Amino acid sequence: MFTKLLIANRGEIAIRIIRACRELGVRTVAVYSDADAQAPHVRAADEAVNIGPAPSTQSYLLGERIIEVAKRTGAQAIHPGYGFLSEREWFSRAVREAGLVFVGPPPEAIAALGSKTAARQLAIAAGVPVVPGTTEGLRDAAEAEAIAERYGYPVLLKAAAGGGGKGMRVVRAPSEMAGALDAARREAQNAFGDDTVYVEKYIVGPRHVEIQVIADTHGTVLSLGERECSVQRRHQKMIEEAPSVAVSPALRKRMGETAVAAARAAGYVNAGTCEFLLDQEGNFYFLEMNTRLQVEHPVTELVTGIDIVQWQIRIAAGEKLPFPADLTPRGWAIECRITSEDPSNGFLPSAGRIEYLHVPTGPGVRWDGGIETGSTVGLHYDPMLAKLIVWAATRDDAIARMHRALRELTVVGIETSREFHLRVLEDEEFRRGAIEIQWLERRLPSLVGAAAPESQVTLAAVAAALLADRDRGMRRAAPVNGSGTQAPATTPWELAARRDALRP
Ligand code: MV4
Repeated sequence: MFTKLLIANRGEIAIRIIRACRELGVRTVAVYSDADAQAPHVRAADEAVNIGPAPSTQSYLLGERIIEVAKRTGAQAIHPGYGFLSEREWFSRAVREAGLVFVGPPPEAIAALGSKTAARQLAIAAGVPVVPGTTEGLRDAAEAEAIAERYGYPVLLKAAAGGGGKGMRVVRAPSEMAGALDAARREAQNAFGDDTVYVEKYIVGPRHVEIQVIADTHGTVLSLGERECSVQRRHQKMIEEAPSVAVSPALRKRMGETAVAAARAAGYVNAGTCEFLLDQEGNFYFLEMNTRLQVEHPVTELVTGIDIVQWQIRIAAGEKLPFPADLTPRGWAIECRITSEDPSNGFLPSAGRIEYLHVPTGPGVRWDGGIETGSTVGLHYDPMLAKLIVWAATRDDAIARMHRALRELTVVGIETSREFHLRVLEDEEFRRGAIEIQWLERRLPSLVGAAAPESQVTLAAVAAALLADRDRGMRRAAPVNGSGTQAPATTPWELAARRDALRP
């Protein structure tokens, strides 16, 4: 095992990786920008090195500088987390060429899966089902129309270099083709410097289901099962769960074997994720493979009992995976991404000082966070501050537990997605599991429009409750799946937050 590892990231994921290192007895080196000098991840590590000004192009994206820091501090390995340098082929290669170990896939695997058309060709060759469509770039609108005629409308134009939905256009009739192709090309050129666009049959109303895979350097490639990630907005996931209500044991086995075949074909090593669309008939189609640790990895950890981050490091150190090929998920896990965004204001990013933070605890609750009371939240980095993750025996129990935990969560000083998550968990369609990739955007107006039950409490009632609460212990709260008892409008934690917010 390594004696020292450098974490080329910040925030909650840097802390998550430091925790894994501690448990493995590996010393840690954090890197930080000027904006993060006081950040919790800096104090959580054994040592920390400043790598430059706040903009990530002058700090967290400076691969060569980070490699120099690793060499200087005696770290033998670099974990990139997610985002930043995590999926850069050149960085994986530069780390290797510096005589260090990249905790992630080899550059060859990143390259094989980086371009969408290349990944599609690789998948097809490996017998992995992909959405019907082409694998080569389009010449012109006439060619696109001829292909669309074969598959039937609607079709989807996609950028070959794409990701995050950029350069994507739905085409519902031949008359729309020329304009859509122009728009997709322009967007792809701007975003990726490559205007190659291809066609796929447009799948209507699918779920986004992904399979976590993990591969060692000894030829073992395993599926750790699926995550349901359909609750997203503008390609930003908000809530993820494991398992998925739409995946039976038989489908899990088939999707798992498919993901393993794709990973093998790419020569994959370490943790990775195969993204699929799952249509209303139960057909699944490979979209792409993410060659990094994902934000939502904790839900898989909670239903499999496997510490994915520890195993990433063990694999990088040459260890062999000891798990059986047929893991059955146990219970249900849900994750809510706590972001510094104002859902009632179009998810406008919110910045400022966190005046007070109370983190939920109790049975089955996990908090993967990168903030504390006194933290300043700026606009330089991703708005995700923390992840609240719960585990329970059933989906209904997990929803009730997450609702309870969110009510304990108190963040004073900035706007967060907390209220939004509470409303989603109370939503009847969500509770039935009737979700697909367009569900959230369709449902959003009614979710953020309705006043939260607790904000209907008038200030006078809050004041009265505060007075009445002073001499009383904790009051009993009804569960969200309400069995007759009326839930009180507020919990003691919520009242405490109001008390703080009202203080001058
Ligand atoms: C699709 C699709 C429907 N049909 N492909 C969006 C980003 C990229 N990863 C692939 N995406 C999609 N590809 C076909 N043929 C719908 C989407 C899509 C989507 C996929 C996963 C998660 C969220 C999404 C939101 C909108 C569209």
